[in-house]
Amino acid sequence: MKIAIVSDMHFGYERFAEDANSQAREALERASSMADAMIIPGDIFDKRFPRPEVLAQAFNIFRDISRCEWGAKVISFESKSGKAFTDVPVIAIPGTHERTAIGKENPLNLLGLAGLLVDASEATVTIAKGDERVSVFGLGGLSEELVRQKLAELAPKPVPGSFNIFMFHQSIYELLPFSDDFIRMEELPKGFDLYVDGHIHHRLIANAHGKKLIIPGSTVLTQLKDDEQDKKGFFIFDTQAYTEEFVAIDSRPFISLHMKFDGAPPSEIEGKCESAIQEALSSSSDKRGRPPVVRLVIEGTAAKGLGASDLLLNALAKRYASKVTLSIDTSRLESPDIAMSMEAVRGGKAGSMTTRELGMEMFAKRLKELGYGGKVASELFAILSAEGSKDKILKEAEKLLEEKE
Ligand SMILES: [Mn+2]
Repeated sequence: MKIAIVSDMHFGYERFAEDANSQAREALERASSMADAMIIPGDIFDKRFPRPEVLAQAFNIFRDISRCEWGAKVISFESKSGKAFTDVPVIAIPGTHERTAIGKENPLNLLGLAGLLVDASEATVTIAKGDERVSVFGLGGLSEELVRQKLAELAPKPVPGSFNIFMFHQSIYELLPFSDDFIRMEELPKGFDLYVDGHIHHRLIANAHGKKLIIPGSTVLTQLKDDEQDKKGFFIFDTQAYTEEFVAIDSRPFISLHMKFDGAPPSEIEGKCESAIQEALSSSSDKRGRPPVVRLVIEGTAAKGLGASDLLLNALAKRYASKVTLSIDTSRLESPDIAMSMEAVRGGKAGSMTTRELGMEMFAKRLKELGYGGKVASELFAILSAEGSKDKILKEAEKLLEEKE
């Protein structure tokens, strides 16, 4: 059987609402024309209470694909609470974005109630094509602390005689080692032939209990992370050959660039950013003529006038607004003047002067060179000599300098 795996469409995602809709349509329509069945591991919608026009976008597409000629059909549904209202082999679970506190009802479940797909939350759905059986156990997205408890309670088991898929929507520690709360691969239920996970927005193929774990990634750009630069799309998995094929859709081009500076004046930062934008524009193309999304991460140190860099970059973003969707991150850019002076004050070795006097003198001299008056020096000195984290102190110091500029 050929199973399409499409995930995280995020209908109603505000930043790129039209992309979310058109790219979901392309993925769902193409996937339905290529596969016998389709599984969707969560986050069809971006919000738990989508606006009616967003619900309409999804309902229109799912109505269309539910009328396709599918190679397989649903032959059994086992669950303590849910029900299947169609035999159309489009099987989905709610993701973390759709989860509601009020019982089972959520926007994904509405598509199930309308008979446009089968909501497989905490259910085993079996589909058939000829003699072949595929069973999908679904576990909707849960907060991390509930996953283990839920898995222990449900104890999902493979169905004898079927090709068994465990479909879920969680972060996995081995793939995203950011929190100890994330479940480990070994905690996934054993005995399934294939594991399919949503939630993670870039595509990945890993291994769980010696079997494939497939993450198709989202169909729309959301997090602007470096690993979202690949084309978006979906997988077609062949249960007989145990192989998967990635099918790219026409997703909007995204380019993420990291630029490092060492004591650069604002004009240099602006100039290099502008060249980078022009290069990104000339190297990217979109069939639908949409401007690419370009993210510039600016790191390192700027010469005096950090505020001036921000102003120039804002102007740059405005100039290119019609050609590119720009996201500029300057949070990793530092001003060396502040950092150096701070080291002098906090770690300086005293000669005939006390550390405080020495620091103060160096500091006032340096600030004067940079065009700040003596009053700023004493105020800034007070901020820099206070107890607290380096980050917090630097922020306060920057704020003061911006006010006095
Ligand atoms: Mn998602």
